[in-house]
Amino acid sequence: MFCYQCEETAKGEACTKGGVCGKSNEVADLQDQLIYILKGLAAVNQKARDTVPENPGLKTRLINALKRNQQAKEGEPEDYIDSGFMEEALFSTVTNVNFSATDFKNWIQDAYDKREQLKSELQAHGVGLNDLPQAASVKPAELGDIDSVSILATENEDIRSLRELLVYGLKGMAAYAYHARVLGHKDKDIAAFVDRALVATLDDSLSVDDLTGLVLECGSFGVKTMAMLDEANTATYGHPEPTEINIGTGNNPGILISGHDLKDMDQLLKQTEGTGVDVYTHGEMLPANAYPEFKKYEHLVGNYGGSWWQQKTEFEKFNGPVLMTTNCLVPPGDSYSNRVFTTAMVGFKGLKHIEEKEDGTKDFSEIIEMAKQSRPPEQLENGAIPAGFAHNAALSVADKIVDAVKAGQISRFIVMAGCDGRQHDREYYTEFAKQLPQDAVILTAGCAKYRYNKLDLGDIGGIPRILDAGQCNDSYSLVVIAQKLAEAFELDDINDLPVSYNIAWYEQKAVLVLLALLSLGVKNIVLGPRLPAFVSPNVLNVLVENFNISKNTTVENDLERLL
Ligand code: FSO
Ligand code: SF4
Repeated sequence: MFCYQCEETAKGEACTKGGVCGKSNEVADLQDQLIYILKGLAAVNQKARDTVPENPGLKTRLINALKRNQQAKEGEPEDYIDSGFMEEALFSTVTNVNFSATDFKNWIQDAYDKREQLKSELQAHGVGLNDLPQAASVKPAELGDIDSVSILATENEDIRSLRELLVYGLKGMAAYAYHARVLGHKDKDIAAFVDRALVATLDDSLSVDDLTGLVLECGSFGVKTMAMLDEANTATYGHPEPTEINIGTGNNPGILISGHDLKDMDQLLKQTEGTGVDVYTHGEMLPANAYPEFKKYEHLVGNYGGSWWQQKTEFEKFNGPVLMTTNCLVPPGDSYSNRVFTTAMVGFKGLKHIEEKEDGTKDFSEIIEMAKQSRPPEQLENGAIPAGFAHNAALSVADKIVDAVKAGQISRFIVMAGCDGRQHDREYYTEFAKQLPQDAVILTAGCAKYRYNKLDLGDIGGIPRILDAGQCNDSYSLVVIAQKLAEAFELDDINDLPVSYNIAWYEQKAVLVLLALLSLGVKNIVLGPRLPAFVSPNVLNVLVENFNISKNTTVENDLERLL
């Protein structure tokens, strides 16, 4: 096992004997094998893409093959590559999504089956496959013996660093693309980029410069993917509205829903209506409370608890069942594991998994029945927290914001987006928020917000000092807001705005968000609480020289340099 893809990696270097996250050696190795075989599948996908334009008959043949195998769940006739599978498989390897060896063995087998089937369709059409990489011919049983499956097989540490940075960005991209896809939004260019970039990580002829270019391109596609997800979410559930979200509890039994999948949220709310069971959000599902389509349900009571890493104590106290729609799942304690349900890519041995039915719906009746037998949640706190300041809401008060800046009432915006984590030193973010001057406004998205979203920081002329745009993918909203502010102030360069970036990262979606910001030319980002272990000193130098990125230091020092 060698894994260093997240911020909590052991000793800030790598997990080599079981993951800090709870991932086993076996699962870590299976994830590496899955990524390797996906690279081979990507090479075959690319081959099909290169060949189809000269071979219209092949396109029809591939579409029919996909339809026959029902591989393209929401397939439109022009789809001839199963990009949905690629996204799901990449997403499954994101930190804290899936801990089940059985699930990874199944994904590996599926990747192999899909790859072989696509190859035989291409061959039947006379397409030569001799130039494909080894990853496109390996069998699942051989994966354990192939050196190049291991991250460490790439000896040059800068090339290794850039390859992994790219793969982690792609994992984040796949997760967001998956959420958009389940709502019927997809983009062939994004899918083609994922394949192209995966194949590039197998290409020994690519230089540090080539790979750096691809990493930045990954950021550009990240912006595109987050925009697509924003469109999918808002077109389906409306634009988030400024909302005071209740953090107390009611007297009914409840279901707690966590993760990022709004479609699961939608189905759960519909199925629980009129049952006497309330619904509460946890972690990254908090922003769902601000969507008009969800706000209309009275039994959506509010948010329970804090960010992902607090789930061990909070799930225990919730008393009712919990539905994990995505990461971050923490290996559950015995006292409540019988109440935790997983769905989609989330998996953990022994936890009940809710599968999607053929018509794309999910049946949550077992969870609802369990809730009916449960005690109401134990109250953790009371009051309300403001949320729902995604781009539509924020821009509806843009004039007010611009006036406040011009009048000197707002001196600076601090983007504090990203993730939370369990380590003690993340209290830095609470302290930083507390010590900001009264005329500074925090723009946030992602679970990083839990380090300060319950502080009473007040408002500036009616504008809350914490503007919460939503989930980590809603960092896109922060980009839109910054771009509109630049227009309002007639600035050509986004870096001339009174906006500073103090970003907390944890897993690979945050890697994509970071690359997205870099691709837009955002400079002077402060990143913490640790720099990624997978960024080599030379790659870090490139990031410093081009973007002046730096690690956070002390609250006092960072306040001084960011204000
Ligand atoms: Fe957090 Fe976990 Fe949203 Fe991540 S709950 S850490 S970046 O999965 O995805 O912000
Ligand atoms: Fe370690 Fe993070 Fe990898 Fe888990 S995901 S094994 S904590 S580096």
